[in-house]
Amino acid sequence: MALRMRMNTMPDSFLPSHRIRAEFAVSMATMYRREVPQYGTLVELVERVNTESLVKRPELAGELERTGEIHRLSSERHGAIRLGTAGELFTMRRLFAVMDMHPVGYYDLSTAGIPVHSTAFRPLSAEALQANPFRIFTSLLRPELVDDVKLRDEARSVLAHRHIFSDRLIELIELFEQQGGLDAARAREFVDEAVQTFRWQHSAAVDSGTYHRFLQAHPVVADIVCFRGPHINHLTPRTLDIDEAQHRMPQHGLTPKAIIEGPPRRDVPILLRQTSFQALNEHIRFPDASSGETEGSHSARFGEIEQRGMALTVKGRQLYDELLGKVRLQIADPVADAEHYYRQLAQTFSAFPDDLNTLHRLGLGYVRYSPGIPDDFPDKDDLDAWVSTGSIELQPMTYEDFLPVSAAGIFRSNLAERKLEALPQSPAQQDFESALGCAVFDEFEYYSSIQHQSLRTCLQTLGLSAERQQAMLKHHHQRDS
Ligand code: OOG
Ligand code: NI
Repeated sequence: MALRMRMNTMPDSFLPSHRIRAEFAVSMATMYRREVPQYGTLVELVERVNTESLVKRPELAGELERTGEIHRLSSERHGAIRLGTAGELFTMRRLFAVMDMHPVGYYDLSTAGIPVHSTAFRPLSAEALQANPFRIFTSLLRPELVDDVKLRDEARSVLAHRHIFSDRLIELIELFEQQGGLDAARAREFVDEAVQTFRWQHSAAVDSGTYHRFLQAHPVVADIVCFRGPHINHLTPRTLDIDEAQHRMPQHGLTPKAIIEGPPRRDVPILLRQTSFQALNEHIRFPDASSGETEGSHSARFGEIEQRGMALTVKGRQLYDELLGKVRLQIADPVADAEHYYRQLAQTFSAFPDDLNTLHRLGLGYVRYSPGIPDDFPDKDDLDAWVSTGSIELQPMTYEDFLPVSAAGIFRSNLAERKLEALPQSPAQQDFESALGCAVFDEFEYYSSIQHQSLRTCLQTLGLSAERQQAMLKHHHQRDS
C-alpha cells in the first residue's frame, strides 16, 4: 500500500513520457523542415492527399474514427538514424527509453548488400502508440562486413574516438533512470539535447581522401564513419493514398524513386507500402591538414512517405514473404520496368485474400473486435458466426513496424544508384542484442496480445456470461495458435 501511494504521487511532478516523445517528434520535424525544405513540401502534399482521401472515402474516415487513429494521423512520423558502435546503440536505447520508445524487431540488411543490422524504437502499448506513435528506425554498422581489413580497422578507430551524446544529455538520461521520470524543465532540456544529437553536420570528421576511400568501399559506411554524429536521414509522414501521393510528387518538384516498396494496392491494405524521393547532394567541408579545409558534397538525407495497413500474423507474414519472394525471383530488377513489376506483383498477390472477414477467418491478419448488433447472438462459440451475423465487428489492426526488403529498397534508392553486391547472409541478432543491452521485443507477441485484449473487452461489453466468455476466448485461442 505504501509503495502504491508513493508511486501514485511521484509521476505528478514528471512530464509523462508520451509528452516528451511528442515534443521530441515536433522538435525533430522543425529541425528537419528547416534543413531540408523538400520535407516540408512532402508533408504538405501528404496532408492534402489525406484530406481528399477522407472526403472521397467516408468508410475509411469512419474506420480511422473507430480505431481512434484519425487523431494520430497528422502527427504520425518515423525517422531513421545509423550508428557506428555498440556503445552508441547501448546509450541510444537508454535515450529512447526516456520517451517510452523500445526496440522492436531485428532486421538483417546484409542480404541486401548493406552492412548494417537494425531495430525500430517505438512505443509498445496501444495507448502509448495512440498518444504519439513516433518511431526511429535505427541501424548499427557491421564493420566485419567491410571486405578491406585495413579500412575496417580504420573505421573502427575513427568511430572509437567520437562522442555523439553531449555530457548534459547523458546526465539527464541518468537522472531519468534514477528517478523514473523528468520534470517539465528537465524534459525540455532533454529534448533540446537529444535533437542536437541528430542534427546535420556541415563539416566531416575526416579528410576528403579518407572520405572517398570509405565511399568507395560502401556509401553507407562513409555516411556513418565520416561524420561526428548520427544525422537523421529522413522523416516520414503517413499517407492514406500512397499511389496518389507518389503520382503527384513530380508536380511539386520531388523526384520519387522508381517503385513503391511492399505489397500491391488492395481493398484491405496490409503491412506497409513506402516510397521516397532521392537523397539530396549536399555541400560539406572536409578538414585538411595542408590547406585547412576542402569543399565537397555528400548524399544522405531524403524524404519518404508510407501507407500503413493491417498487421499480419506469423502465418500471414509467411504468405507475404513467400509471394514477394516469388515476384523478386521473376523480376531481378524491379526498377528497370515499374509497370511490369506492379503487374506481376498484383497478379502474384491475388493469392492473398483481400477481404477482412476472410483474412480474419484464415488467421492471416490481426484485428480489433468491437460489439456490433446487440440482440442477435448466435448460439455457437465460433467467432466467425458472430462476425458474419454482425454481432461482433472487426477493424484491421494497424502494422506498427517495418519490412526488411522494403527498408533495403529505401536504403538502396538513396545510394547514388550504386549497384551493391549481396553480402553473405549473416543475421547476428545475438551480437546486436548484446550491443543493445537487452533483447528486442517480438512484434507478433505484441499484436497478438492486443487482439486478445480487445476480444476480452468486446465480450464483456456485449454482456455475455462468464462461462460464455471463457468458451469463446478458448475457441479463439485454439484457432490462433
Ligand atoms: C533506413 C531505411 C529504412 C524504412 O522506412 O524502412 C527505413 C535508412 O536509410 O537508414 O527507414
Ligand atoms: Ni523510413
